[in-house]
Amino acid sequence: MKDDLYAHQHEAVGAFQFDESVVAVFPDMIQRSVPGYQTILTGIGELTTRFAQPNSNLYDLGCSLGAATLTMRRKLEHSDCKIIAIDNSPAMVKRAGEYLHAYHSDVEVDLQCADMTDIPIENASMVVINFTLQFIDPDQRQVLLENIYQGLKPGGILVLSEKIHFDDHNLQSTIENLHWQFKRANGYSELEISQKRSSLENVLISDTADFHIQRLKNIGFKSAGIWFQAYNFASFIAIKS
Ligand code: GEK
Repeated sequence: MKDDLYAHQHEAVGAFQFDESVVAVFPDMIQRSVPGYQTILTGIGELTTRFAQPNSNLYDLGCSLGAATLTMRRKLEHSDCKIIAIDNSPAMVKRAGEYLHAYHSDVEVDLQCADMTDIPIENASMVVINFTLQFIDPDQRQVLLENIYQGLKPGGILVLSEKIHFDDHNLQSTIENLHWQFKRANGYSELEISQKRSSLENVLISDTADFHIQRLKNIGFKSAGIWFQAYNFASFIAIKS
């Protein structure tokens, strides 16, 4: 279904929520709003083949409809691995369950409606957080990432994709405008762009790329950097040695 949630003037634009109305249009919304989304999913698949270790867990934190889980499941070469997919929106989890059951696989998927800051990370060879850390309270991010580091096996990988911002004002405004142009080219109107922006204010809180990388290194990841960037959307990998 086409995303037209903000196509009409809202009297007051409320804070963005991952409810049934968003679930219904989510695949269209994310494709038309996040540059590089599909390429990142393809990369997550390739990284799964390379980094998944036999008899380990793979996590998809903030899984929405399970796009990354489906990619990981397809590209896994060890059927004794388990994928643990977490989202705290009941509407998302219900629909994700339907998608995951639509295809057969020998790989077990444990889909849970839970807050990703509450769940234990254990015996992990791969953790994916694809555009979700940005919705977590900034004060909780460090502890969550530390928890992930502890739960990763040596040689394990974290894939973290985020909207980012730039401290340099000229860079920020130029690159933000490129993103709005991307949305226009994908059929969003000025009204849709501006109402969506208001709805995400104080809900999506971005960090800079340097901040992300430094935090990952401080936590203990020796290798941490960007593997993909399109405008103000970046994906980082961090490998535990
Ligand atoms: C994809 N990864 O398609 N705990 C668990 N889930 C949460 C939390 C939380 N504390 N906060 C938000 N979410 C997906 C896309 S979307 C990104 C991820 C976007 C969930 C929320 O319910 C939503 O499903 C997801 O994080 C973010 O690869 O919409 O920009």
